[in-house]
Order: sequence, then structure tokens, then C-alpha cells
Amino acid sequence: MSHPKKPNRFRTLRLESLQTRDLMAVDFAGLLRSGDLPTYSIDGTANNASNLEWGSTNEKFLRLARSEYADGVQSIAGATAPSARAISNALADQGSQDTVSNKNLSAFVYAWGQFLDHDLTLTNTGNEVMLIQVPKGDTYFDPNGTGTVTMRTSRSAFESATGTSATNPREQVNSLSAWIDGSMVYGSDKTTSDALRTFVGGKLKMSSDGMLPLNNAANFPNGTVPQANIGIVPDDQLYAAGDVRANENIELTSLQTLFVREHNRWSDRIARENPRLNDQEIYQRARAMVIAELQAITYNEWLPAVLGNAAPGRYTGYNPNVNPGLSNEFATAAFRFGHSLLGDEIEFLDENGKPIAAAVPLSQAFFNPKVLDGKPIDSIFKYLASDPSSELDLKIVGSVRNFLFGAPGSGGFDLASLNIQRGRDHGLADYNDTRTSIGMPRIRTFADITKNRDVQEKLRQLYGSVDKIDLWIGLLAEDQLPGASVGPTTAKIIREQFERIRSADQFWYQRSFSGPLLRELDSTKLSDVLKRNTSMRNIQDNVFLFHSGIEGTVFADTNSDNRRQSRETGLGNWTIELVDSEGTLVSSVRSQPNGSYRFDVQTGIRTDDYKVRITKDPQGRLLPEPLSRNVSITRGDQWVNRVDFGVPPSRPAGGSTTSGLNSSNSLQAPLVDSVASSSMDQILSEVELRRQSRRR
Ligand code: HEM
Ligand SMILES: [Ca+2]
Ligand SMILES: [Ca+2]
Ligand SMILES: [Ca+2]
Repeated sequence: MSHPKKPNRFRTLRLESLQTRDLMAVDFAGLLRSGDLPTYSIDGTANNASNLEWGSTNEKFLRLARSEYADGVQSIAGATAPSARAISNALADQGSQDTVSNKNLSAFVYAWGQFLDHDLTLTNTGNEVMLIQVPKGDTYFDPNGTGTVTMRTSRSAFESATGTSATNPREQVNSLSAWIDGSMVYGSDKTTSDALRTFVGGKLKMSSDGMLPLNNAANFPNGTVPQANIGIVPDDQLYAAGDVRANENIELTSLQTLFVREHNRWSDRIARENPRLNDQEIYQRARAMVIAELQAITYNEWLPAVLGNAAPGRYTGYNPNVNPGLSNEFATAAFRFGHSLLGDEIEFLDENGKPIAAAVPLSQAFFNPKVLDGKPIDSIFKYLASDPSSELDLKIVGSVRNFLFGAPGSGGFDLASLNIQRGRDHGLADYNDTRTSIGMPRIRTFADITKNRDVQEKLRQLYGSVDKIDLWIGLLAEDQLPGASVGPTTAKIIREQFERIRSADQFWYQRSFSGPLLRELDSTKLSDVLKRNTSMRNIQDNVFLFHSGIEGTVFADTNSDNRRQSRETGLGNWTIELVDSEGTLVSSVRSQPNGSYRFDVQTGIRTDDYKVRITKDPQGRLLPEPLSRNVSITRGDQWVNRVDFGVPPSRPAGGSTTSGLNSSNSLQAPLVDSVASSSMDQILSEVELRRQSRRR
């Protein structure tokens, strides 16, 4: 179905705030004054006074590179390339191995990424069928080797006036406003945004248990709001929210819920401080606060976590000449990097990071809010803050590569294939042409994309040429920039987009607010919003990073006082083990020549009550009773150091004093098991004796 352009006359009627564009930025007192507040319209129109449609819903995606349809006009690109599923099988299958982020990103990075995406882009599909060929014998989709299986989907809707000639190629349409303006919370059209409101005290509808309102007739007497569903639960058991994808997974639904709570919290506060404000005045003020927080969290915390130094710099002011429109390359390729970060399971953790219920496979959490089953969303947030993100690479978890929205054959789909195929559907230029269009040098060899030989070889086999790589694949194949989780081309596309939606926005929070209110909004972190609206207290400041660990030293405790004096040297090559609360060995390391050892996220640290134990001497001789210390990690910013193990000096056999292999106390880690009573020598000689007796 092509997308009819909505008539312009409809729009100029609803300018909630155009005339207020020249008002000074509001401080707290200004905010509490009655009257119109300059802020975003629901459909994004009238932000730019001379181009009312800029950034509004149902605008064509912009393009960074000229489209490359097979016929130069509208037909699907990549006709001679391998099938999207073949590419996915070769490059995106992660099997059972899960590599975690090497930048200490937490799972919150993907949850926020998806939530944010639903403020920025939604491309509706039309009714032109699009098939993805499944390679013969595909383990999941063609187990019987028929060679006739296809995955069936639809091409994206497009602007009806486009796709007529090479000078007017097909252009897809973004259903959402380009601004970060809470589209996913408030909706993108008046009917939806009104349906979500109570019209009392500025508030949004919620269930009595603090969850989103169920999308049923009782809550929505004038008609429920549009919500995508795959049929696991009936429509009226989904939650209602501003974006149709709000129930896509329970992590996303939890964030949707959090920001409705935050809106209502602001409503209460604003109403309390100025009881004369009416519902509309309170609603717009609370909405402006929430939008400001979404912007602050995205630019101050999230983008730096993902892009490192490539994140947009400081705000430099409003530029009315910039069109904020989302680029097709961003929506259809670059911003889908998040699909690589997903984990295969969702856990539910308590305040200390321990499970309160069995984990749920992600593949069962699609459009299935019942999975929450009375568990507080706090427990999902704690999980998101405590679990490392999967590595940002070409590999994608099975839940979305094989079981997206159902088992293979019954709704099962491959998100990697979809991303590749969607790029072809949209006629996205290949990776190399996209690079030149954004001012980057062409690559000449596969080694210019990545140092990874295996990926180079597979790209060569699949594409044959560096000039044919599907954009989404090329972007994910790139080696990461130093300090960032994405490669250079992805970074540039994402940065360019986030710079435009900020500088083009006359309502941008750093422009609209001033004084203490601006400072309050600007310093808001996602952890603050969590603490205000849930029972969570024990949580790291920046929830997008999980950076916890345990470290210490093995040293020669020459004076046997259980402490390390400066003259006491470190002992290398002793074996230290990390054991989790279920007694499972998580990992095992050797102390460095200076005696130091460490466990971090890469060596398996999560939230748990651990035992750290020293088990073998440098000769690999087992200690019969390994000495251990208990260390609890309960949040993502806990670095427990000085978990030291002192090895007392050797003593003559039969010596009268008993000493031991001691673990020393420290302030950071006061949790110490009892110290063994037999001397080191005895332990080792006992081990020797046992070995000898076994040999006999
Ligand atoms: C469980 C998590 C997720 C699932 C199941 C999921 C699923 C999907 C699906 C089915 C599509 C439509 C694909 C197509 O037909 O072309 C899509 C699109 C997209 N996804 Fe995700 N996604 C998830 C998480 C994320 C994350 C973490 C991000 C970014 C950080 C992201 C960014 C996007 C973007 C930008 C699009 C294009 C949206 C549009 O313009 O319509 N997604 N996703
Ligand atoms: Ca928006
Ligand atoms: Ca990955
Ligand atoms: Ca000592």
C-alpha cells in the first residue's frame, strides 16, 4: 500500500505553540505560570516556522546516498546477490557462544536503544509480497532439505508520488516525528494521544497497580489504541502505549511503563506547585519535562556509551536551516545495530542482583506481557543494569535469528535476514557507495573493513566485491573505533542523525529551559528516573555500563600477620578461582608475576555472592582445602579490590606454631572465611603424600 500524503491544510490548524517560539527559555517559575507552554505538537509539525512539515509524521526518509534499486526506480536491489538468509547463516549465526561487550555495556543499552528508536522511526509495510529464499537444508527453516522454503514478508509502504522514474525513485515514509519528543509515550496522532490521557490533573492513564493501562474497552471507551500483536495473547491483554510496538518485548514494555509513571509524577509535582493550572497546562508541562529527560539521557549517557568519542559534542544552538528528517540509512541499517546487542534470555533480579524467578527465553517474551506475571518491572530493570550486553558485532542471538515471533514454520523469522532484505527493499546504496556519500574514503579490500580474517573471507565468498556489500552487514562487520562499540561508518551515520535532530529542534531542552530547572533536567540520569518511580535503590549511577570486578594480590606474608606490608613481595602463578553462589566454577586465573589477579565482566563477573579461592601453587599442586573469601557483587559499579591472599613463610616440619595460607582483611572486602589452620608446608606435603600413595 502506498502512503497517501496527509493534506497540509489539516496541519496549520493545530499549532499549539508557534506563536510562542520567541519566548525566553523557561525557568521553574516560568514553568509554573499559567498559559501556553511552547512545546512540541503531537505530530511533530510546526517546530520549524518556515517548514512546518519538517520532522513531522509521515515525511519521506531522507537519503544520505542515492538509492540503488535494481531498475534504478523501485524494484528490490540485490537480485544477483546471495539470499539474505544465506548471508545471515554465514555471518550472523552465533550458535551457543555469546561474546559480551568489550566496553562494559549493559543490557540497558539495547533496551534504551529500542525504546529510543520507537521515538524516531517506524516504517509501515504495504501489501507487495516480498520473499526471502531459504537456502536448501537450512537447519531451522528447511530441515527436510526441500529447497523450496521462503520467508514471506511485505515491502515497505512508500510515498505514492514516488517510484515513477529514475529521477523520482521510490521513497519510504517515516510514520513518527523525527524529534525526540516522546512519540512512543504520547503517541503520534491526536486520537491516540487523547486516548492515553485521563484529562484530569494532566495525567496519563495507568492501571491501579502502576502498570500501563490494558488496551481494553473499559480503559478506552472511545476505542482502543493501535497495538501490534502476534496472537499469543488476545488484543485486550496487551498494554496500551503511544507506539504500536510497545508490547514487542517485556523490557521495552517496562521502559514504556517507567516513563508514564514519570509523566504522572511530574504532573503531581506541577499541580502541587501551582494548583491553578488546568489539565492541559499540566499535561504539556509534564510532557515537556519527560521529553527533556529523554533527550538528556540519550545525549549525556546513552550516546557516549555507544559511540565513545564519536558521540555528538556539546549543544551549539538552534539552526533553523537544518532538516531533522530521519535518513533511510539510519533507520534501515545503522540504527539496527541494536539487534546485535540482544541477549537470549531475560532475567528477573532483586535489589541485590539475585534471581527472583526463572529466566525467560527472549523468544517467549515477544508480544507476551503475561511473561511478567506479577513480577515487578523493577526486577527487569535490575537485570538490564546487571547483565552485560552482547558484543556489537555481526553475531545475533538465536531468539531473533531463528525464532522471531514464533518457531520456524510457525511465524519464526530471522531478524538479520529481514534487516538485509529491508535494505534491498528500500534500495539502500551498498556499503562502499554509502561511505563515499558521507565523505569517507572507499574501501579497496575486505581487510579495510575488519581485521577479522574469518569475516573477510566470508564477505569475499558471499559478495565477491567490496562494492556490493549490504549496508547493514558492512556496518556491523567494521572493526570498532577505539573507545566505541561501533565502527567508523556506523558512528558517522548515527552521529550525523543525532546532530541534526538536535540542532533543528527549536524546542530542544537546552534551549527551552533555563536556570535551576535546566540544571535539574540536564543532570537527570536514567538511574534517577528508576529510583523515583520504582523501589530500586541499589543501582549504579550510569545504568548503561556494568563495570564490576574483584581483584587482589597473592603475597608472601613473611611476618604472618595476615596483611601486606610494603616489603612483602607478590607471588606469581598461583591459581585463583571464582565460584558463584551455586558452587559453579565461573573462571580461574593465575596471579601475575607481581602477585595481582583480577576477575571482571570478561571473566564472568555478574551480580552474585561469590567465593574467591586460591587453589593451586605455582607448581600446580592442589591445596586440599582451598582458602576462600566471600565477595558479593550487587550492582554494576562495584570494584572490590584488595581481596588479598597472604602466603606465610615455610616453617620447619613439625614446627610448633601453626599458621596458614591467610586471606587478609580489607575495608573494601570485609567478608572473610575462616583461615585454615594447617601450615602451608603441611598442606603441600600432604598433597605430595597423597599423590605418591596414589602412584603406588
Ligand atoms: C527484542 C528486541 C528487538 C526485536 C524483537 C526487534 C525486532 C524488530 C523488527 C521485527 C523490526 C522490523 C524489521 C523489518 O521488517 O524490516 C525491527 C526494526 C527496527 N529495529 Fe528492532 N528489534 C529489537 C530491538 C532493537 C534495538 C535494541 C534497536 C536499536 C538499538 C532496534 C532498532 C530497530 C530499528 C531502527 C528498526 C527500523 C524501524 C523502522 O523504521 O520501522 N531494534 N526490529
Ligand atoms: Ca519523535
Ligand atoms: Ca552480537
Ligand atoms: Ca604481612
